[in-house]
Amino acid sequence: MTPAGDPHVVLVTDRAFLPWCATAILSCVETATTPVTVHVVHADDVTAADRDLLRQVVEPAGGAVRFHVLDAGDLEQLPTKGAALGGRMSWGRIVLADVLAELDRVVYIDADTLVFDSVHRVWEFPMEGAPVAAVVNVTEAARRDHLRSLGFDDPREYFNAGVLLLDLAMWRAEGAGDALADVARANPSLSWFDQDALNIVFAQRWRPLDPRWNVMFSFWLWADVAGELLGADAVASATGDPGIVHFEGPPVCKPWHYLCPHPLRDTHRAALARTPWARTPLDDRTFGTRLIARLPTPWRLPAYSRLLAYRERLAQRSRPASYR
Ligand SMILES: [Mn+2]
Repeated sequence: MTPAGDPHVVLVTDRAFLPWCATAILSCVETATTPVTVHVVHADDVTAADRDLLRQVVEPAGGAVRFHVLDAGDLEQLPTKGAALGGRMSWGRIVLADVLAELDRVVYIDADTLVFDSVHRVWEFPMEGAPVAAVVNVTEAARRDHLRSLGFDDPREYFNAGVLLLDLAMWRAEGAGDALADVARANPSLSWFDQDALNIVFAQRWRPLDPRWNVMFSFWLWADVAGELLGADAVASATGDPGIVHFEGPPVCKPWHYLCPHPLRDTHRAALARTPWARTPLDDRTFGTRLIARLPTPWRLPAYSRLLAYRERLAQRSRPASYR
């Protein structure tokens, strides 16, 4: 059964992630061929002026926007990813059934995405009684022990949580929000945080979306692994005609990082340039990274890893001995 009406999309952000959130939203509303309602679930550091700027992104492009403040107390006890990756914000996914109490279905997209095709095609995907639809995560061989430790022997059983279609009515009926919070508190060192928790709670109960709805950087970086898990033809057609591109991975994989090597980095930057956050400077554009940018492409990321390790040693040396 497909839902009645026009699509509802939700993103979760704090003030630091607003430029990227606004870029994802702009791309989503502009590519939609049906009117979209965008729900922005935000931390309490987002101001009324910020919300006005987001309205200026959505409304001229033909969408509607609704804001929902996230109660920081709900997330306080959960582990953080660190400031550069949005802190605790991604845990906002686990409270969506409560925050969006008026909705029975929603398309969730990360703030580190760029939309290329009308989101109503995801919204209308037949869930056939599943609480979640998502794309298989491209897990490289070195991380498969982690999946096995969670009970996933086949990496195709583990989804990426950057783009999700959620049956919120079912989440409420089964108390999924509480189950997710319980898993998080019982396993405080889950290495992939809420994505692990979502996979544990919805194990064997999610439906696979076409990979073009969550085209991860790993489709390019590890094309052989992606092909093994998703099929080489599906990966090739996803990168050739993406629905939603997801800039997953460490900070250097984000298009707002000075050294980002992603093939669609400039497309993202061009979209950002059409938002009120156009003047946001790139991350880590420093003397050291400008030197690295002049190296041949294959040398850049290894050189950047060494720069990060060097900075870490400096930081440790400058800390008082008692903090080491
Ligand atoms: Mn992401």
